[in-house]
Amino acid sequence: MKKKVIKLKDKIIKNIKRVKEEKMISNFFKDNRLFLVYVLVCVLNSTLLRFFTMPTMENYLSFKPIIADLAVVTIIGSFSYLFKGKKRYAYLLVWAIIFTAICTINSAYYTFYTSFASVSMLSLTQYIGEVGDAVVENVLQIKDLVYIFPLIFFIYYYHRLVKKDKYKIYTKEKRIRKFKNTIIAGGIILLLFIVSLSSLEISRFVKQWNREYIVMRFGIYMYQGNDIVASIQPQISAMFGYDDAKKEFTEYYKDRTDEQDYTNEYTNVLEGRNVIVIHAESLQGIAINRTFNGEEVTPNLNRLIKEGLYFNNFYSQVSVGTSSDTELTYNTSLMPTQNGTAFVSYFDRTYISTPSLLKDKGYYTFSMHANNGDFWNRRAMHESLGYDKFYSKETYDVDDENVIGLGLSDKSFFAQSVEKLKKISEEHDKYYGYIITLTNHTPFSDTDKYGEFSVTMKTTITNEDGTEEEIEAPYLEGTKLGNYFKSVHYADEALGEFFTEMDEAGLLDNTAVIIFGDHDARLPKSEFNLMYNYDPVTDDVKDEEDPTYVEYDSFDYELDRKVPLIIWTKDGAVKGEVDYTMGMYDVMPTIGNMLGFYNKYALGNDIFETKDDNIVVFPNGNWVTNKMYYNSQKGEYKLLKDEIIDENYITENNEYAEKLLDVSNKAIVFDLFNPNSEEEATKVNKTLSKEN
Ligand code: GP9
Ligand code: MN
Repeated sequence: MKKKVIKLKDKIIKNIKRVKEEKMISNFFKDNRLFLVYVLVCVLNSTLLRFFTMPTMENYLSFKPIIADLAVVTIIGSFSYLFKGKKRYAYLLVWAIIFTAICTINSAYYTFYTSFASVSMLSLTQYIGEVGDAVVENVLQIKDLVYIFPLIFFIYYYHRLVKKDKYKIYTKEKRIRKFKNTIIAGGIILLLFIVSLSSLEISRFVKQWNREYIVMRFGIYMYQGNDIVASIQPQISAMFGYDDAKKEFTEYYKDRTDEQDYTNEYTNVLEGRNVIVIHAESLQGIAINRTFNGEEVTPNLNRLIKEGLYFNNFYSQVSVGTSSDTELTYNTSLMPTQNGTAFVSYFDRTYISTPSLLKDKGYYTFSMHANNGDFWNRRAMHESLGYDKFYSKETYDVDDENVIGLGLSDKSFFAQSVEKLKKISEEHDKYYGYIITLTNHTPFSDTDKYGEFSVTMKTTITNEDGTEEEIEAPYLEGTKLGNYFKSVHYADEALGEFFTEMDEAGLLDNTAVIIFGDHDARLPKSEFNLMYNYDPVTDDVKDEEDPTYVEYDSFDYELDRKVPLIIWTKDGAVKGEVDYTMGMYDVMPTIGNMLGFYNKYALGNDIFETKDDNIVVFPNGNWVTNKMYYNSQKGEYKLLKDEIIDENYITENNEYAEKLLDVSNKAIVFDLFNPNSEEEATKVNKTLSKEN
């Protein structure tokens, strides 16, 4: 009996609690109606934008951006509680309008550029014009106006609340309590979001160049906020230290002559020719002249190497900006910047570049790449680099059938580019084109689209009973490196087709073609170890005790990151193999001498002047000469020649590398190639001192 009474009591208490909780929840909703509708409207708009612009399963199922949006909207909205009466609504309305505008503008921008908008672009007046046009062209599309409806609902909802006398007026204490609770709730959501992030997501967020990736994971509001910070930061850092930077810069170049003061056997050998540059994605030196069971990985490149001038000891000098860093260094002989990437953060600086110098010589200059024009901010930066026109994705036919990996397949890209080149050659006397390939891009996993190429090892092994047997061991089949070679084989085939089509169109006759790998394939060291130390019997890496085991250390790995550089002409105007140690920044002075232009501010050298005395500096401070590879982080080195090196050699090269990196960075950050940079810096300083 007693037990029964206790049970009943428990039940009643439970029920009261439940009713209380339910009441609390419903009271919470009643008490914060307007705030909740504001949150709903803003998160809904952001989600709709993502769904409409990137209609993929991954996007539909992704919760992360919703949590991110929720955190941003809640934290910003929490401040509304600090406002009295109707001002609370006004505050929420202003933010709801801002968030809606972000969605509408990005929706229109995406239709035009297949990417998301950046405020840094708005600082370019002529760009405002472009965006303006884009908005006007798209403004009538319903999908861009969709975001306004939730906003209208928010306004309508507020008026309904007022009409029904349900718009709450809180006491001061209540307002402060509500503000505190809401901002704490927003903070907790933000914390949950942050702990869910991977290091890759964080690093991409910091770099801010892969805009679709960021919006898909961080939502449009965080993307736009980060975009504002990333756009302002370079302007702020450029405000301080102009005078010192200018002094250091002038001092560095003081002994350089304004005109080229030498000639050598390559001077002007290519003068007046059209130039086609092939920026070959991830083309690493290890693929060149490599065979699998007698089949060449790169038969076409191997042929071009024999017919042209081949630099076999050539390094790319990229930092976090990978492809774009190579584009910077190749075109300007400057190094990647120490913070951010030049293409994203410093696209509005003045550059002395190969296309701009060739333009002075009457060339029409253009670039071609079948990815989105905003990828790596190329649309803006290629213009700063002096390209008259950038043929990006919008100018190519891309459909499901001709897509491999990241986008349009190289074969289709080249075929469509040849058509454009025919037109260009009809319209222009001399032209210089920079063509960027795409298919051979990590993760090299579209193997079924690369065509047949086997990376097995056919070999003869001796069995225990002494008999010999022919086997085909899997070797690199199924490994990342194996897939990479298959991908390179495809890229080489595409290049071969390009040469055939160009030749058929007569476009190779008075042309020089420059081909280089933009950076290594970024594959792990272990894969290389397997390639060099493969045992076909065990189908594994050889034992280290094995007498044929080849030691493969981190220096060998760095040295293997070389990329090929080829300069080819149909008539064999330049020929031979060059093994001087050389970097991407040496290309501009080297081809400048051949084509008849000169840049006093190049950081690299004409390799036919420095020859064996050249040094390649990497953005992290490491460097390589023909004598040693030096790792500046660890202070360790590997000798590349049987020669004794004295301590000064390292100290001097370290100083050289540091100075070069510093001058390069300052030249870009402080816009030192801009003849008006001093005036602009003085203006900034005056404004600052006035403010103080
Ligand atoms: C993108 C392509 C690749 O358009 O150039 O860039 P990466 O990832 O190599 O820097
Ligand atoms: Mn690349």
